[in-house]
Amino acid sequence: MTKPTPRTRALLGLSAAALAGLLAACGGGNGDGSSSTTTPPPAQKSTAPAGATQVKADLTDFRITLSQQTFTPGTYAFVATNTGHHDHALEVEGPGGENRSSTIGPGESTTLTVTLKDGTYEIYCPVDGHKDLGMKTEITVAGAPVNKPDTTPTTPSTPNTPGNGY
Ligand SMILES: [Cu+2]
Repeated sequence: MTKPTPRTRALLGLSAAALAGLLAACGGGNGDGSSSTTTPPPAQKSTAPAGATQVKADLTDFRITLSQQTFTPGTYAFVATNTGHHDHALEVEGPGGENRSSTIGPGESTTLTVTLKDGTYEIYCPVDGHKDLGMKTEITVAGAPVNKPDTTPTTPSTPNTPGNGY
């Protein structure tokens, strides 16, 4: 027995009809025909992925100042701003490897997203000899993972409702 083809045919016919219908629908409402045809990708230039904690890194001549020094494991978006007069960049080096931002000129800023694990990281400017000039700092990553959806304070086991006296 050979496979019967009518089924496939029917399917093809169906999809063709559906296509035609779609096309017709598209052609019919030509008020703004371009609305449904192409969905432009969402702006991918957003600074950080969802869930990343933003950390400010001020790069000046020749010093790096972070908005925080202690971290818990998680994903961080280091927003580096060059407030100096030289080109600078940000490099994060530690247990997870190293990540380097692009080099930015005075007044510019860039974002470096890094996933930090437990340990000690060195953060420095990899441009020329800036690291030795003082553009380095260390951070410590430890503790429970960050990015918890809610930070519920310690739940008391005994309700403090009035009228519950004993
Ligand atoms: Cu530098």
